[in-house]
Amino acid sequence: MNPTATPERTLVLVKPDGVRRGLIGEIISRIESKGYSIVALRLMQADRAILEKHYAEHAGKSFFEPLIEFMLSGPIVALVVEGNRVIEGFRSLAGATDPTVAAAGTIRGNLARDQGTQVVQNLVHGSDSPDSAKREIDIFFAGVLIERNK
Ligand code: IDP
Ligand code: MG
Repeated sequence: MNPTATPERTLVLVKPDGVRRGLIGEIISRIESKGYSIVALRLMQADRAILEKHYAEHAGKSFFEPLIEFMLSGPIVALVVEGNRVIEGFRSLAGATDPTVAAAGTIRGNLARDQGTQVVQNLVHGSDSPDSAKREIDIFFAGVLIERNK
């Protein structure tokens, strides 16, 4: 098999705004309709320790504490999604970070908007590189996800 066809995995989070607004199904539906596979899924209340680890790259930024508070404000859904080029592909489905300018047709472009809050509430998280994906999957699914046999 062509090595470029090796499926990747990414970590997706439905953030508390997505769960509150009843959009878990809509978001999962877009992932599945695109043809990606869900290989793990967990509805959970995150704690501060897990979120500070997950968002470590943003520590010290002005929106860091509001981001942690927002992510603590209700349950989230964590998913591991698999498919060829899924890291890039899910970020395309999600759209730009700022929902006001996220392209129409994307999750953020269609379903989110500026709420006037200190932190941008944009429904979903998706890993941005293979290294981040591995790190983030380990944070949310340590010990529960069976390694692919490759
Ligand atoms: P991403 O989620 O599109 O990868 P990141 O830059 O990794 O965006 O930021 C993580 C999250 O922090 C964003 O999804 C958003 O909720 C929030 N955020 C990012 N930049 C800003 C900002 O400039 N102001 C307020 N919130 C922000
Ligand atoms: Mg990011």
